[in-house]
Order: sequence, then structure tokens, then C-alpha cells
Amino acid sequence: MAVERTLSIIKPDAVAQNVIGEIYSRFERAGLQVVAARMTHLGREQAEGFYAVHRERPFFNALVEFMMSGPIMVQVLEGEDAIRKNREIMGATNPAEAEAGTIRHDYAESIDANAAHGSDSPETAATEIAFFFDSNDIHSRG
Ligand code: RTP
Ligand code: MG
Repeated sequence: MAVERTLSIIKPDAVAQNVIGEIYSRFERAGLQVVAARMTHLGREQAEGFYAVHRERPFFNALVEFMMSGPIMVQVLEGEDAIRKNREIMGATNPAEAEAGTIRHDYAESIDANAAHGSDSPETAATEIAFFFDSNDIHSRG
């Protein structure tokens, strides 16, 4: 299985619950390394740009407003099968359908405020990582 990188976001609702460390522990226990990380607070242009692929969806405005509602943590996770592993650790998009022990089951309130984001393919991972990080700020440790 190939070593991959994926873009992870701890969304405003989870940052507000003071569980950044708890969520990082879950990544680390699954064998993923945090190879870049930053706290930021998105403006409208950034939030709309990050989720541009969803622009025509009915939930787009709610999603953008939510992502602007407070600080977020953005991080690059690296490891074998990192994209799939991260999405497994997050659980289903709708927390009502997320398996016990997943981030969304444990910390998400609703499909709109759902605690975490993870890239869904190698192509989107590359685009999303570049959205937040220069390659100089990503530090693989083998
Ligand atoms: P994410 O991109 O945030 O990791 O989530 P995802 O892949 O599991 O879900 P995606 O389809 O990419 O949707 C992005 C975010 O939009 C919100 N959403 N709301 N009300 C709805 O039907 C609906 N569907 C999606 C969610 O907050 C989702 O995380
Ligand atoms: Mg998605």
C-alpha cells in the first residue's frame, strides 16, 4: 500500500469542544503522522474557494457560513493508505450514520456541523494540501 498524504481539517465545532489533541491522538494511533499543521480562521473567499466543488449544492451557503464560524486546525496527515484511513477515522458525513468510535460519532452535532474534513481522493488531496500549505512547510519524517 502506498504512502499517501491527505488534508485534514478539524472544523470550528470540534475546535470549540477543545478536542484537538484527542483527535490528533486518533490519527497517531492509526499510524498517521502529522507532517504539517496550522490554526486559521477562514474568511468568506477562502471558505468558498476551498469548497468550490460544492458551489451548486443546496447546502453550500450553510457549509461556508459554518466553516467561517470559528478557528479551524488544518493539517497534512501522512502514512500508508492515509486518505482512506482518515475518512474511516472520521466516520460517515452524517453523524447519525457514523460508527461508534469515529470522530463524527463522538463530536459532531449534525451533517452541517460535522467536526472534521478529509480529502476524498489522491487528486483532491493534492489540491487541498496546496490550498493551505507550501511544500516547504510539510515535513515528512519517514
Ligand atoms: P468533507 O468534505 O467535509 O470531508 O465531508 P464529506 O466528504 O464527508 O462530504 P461532502 O459530500 O464532501 O460534503 C462536504 C460537506 O458539506 C456538508 N454537507 N451537507 N445537508 C447535506 O445534505 C450535506 N451534504 C454535505 C457536510 O458538512 C460535508 O462535510
Ligand atoms: Mg468531501
